[in-house]
Amino acid sequence: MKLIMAVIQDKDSNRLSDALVKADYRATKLASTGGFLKAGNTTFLIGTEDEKIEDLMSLIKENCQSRDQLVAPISPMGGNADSYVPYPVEVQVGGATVFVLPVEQFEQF
Ligand code: 2BA
Ligand code: 2BA
Repeated sequence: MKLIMAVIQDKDSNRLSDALVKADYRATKLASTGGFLKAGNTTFLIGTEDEKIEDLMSLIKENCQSRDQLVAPISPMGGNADSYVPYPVEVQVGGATVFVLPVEQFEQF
């Protein structure tokens, strides 16, 4: 068994959850925050059998798209001056950042 951890954009999270339910996958959604943009994103935990990983990867790929996002300069006043970027920067936020971890044991009580 494997555990997929997928960080995706909030905009795609409903679409992906619907697709997962439709394809009969079990999942848990966590509200998360990107370390760089400091904006909300969604982390999916999906525990599934090894042979389903490929299908699950295509499903995630189909339902999540990458987008360009402008990082507006934010005044460091009252904040952390170390992370101050004085001009807008465009970054490409990927459709999904996916980690596949081995699962040693799985129980449901
Ligand atoms: P359980 O299977 O006891 O799951 C309870 C919660 O545990 C799930 O909440 C989900 O957050 C998490 N979970 C379970 N299996 C998981 C896995 N393989 N990977 C990641 N997280 C997992 P919900 O998704 O809200 O589901 C509540 C209950 O609804 C489930 O209880 C199950 O009885 C049923 N269910 C879930 N998905 C279903 C589906 N695709 N078709 C039919 N019934 C489903
Ligand atoms: P954020 O950390 O908010 O990053 C958003 C986007 O900003 C990234 O998109 C990347 O294009 C850019 N970026 C991130 N860190 C950067 C840096 N130090 N310098 C320059 N540009 C940077 P993605 O790579 O597609 O990542 C989207 C989100 O996925 C990330 O949001 C983060 O929450 C998560 N993520 C990405 N790689 C990760 C990793 N190796 N471990 C854990 N989470 C990761």
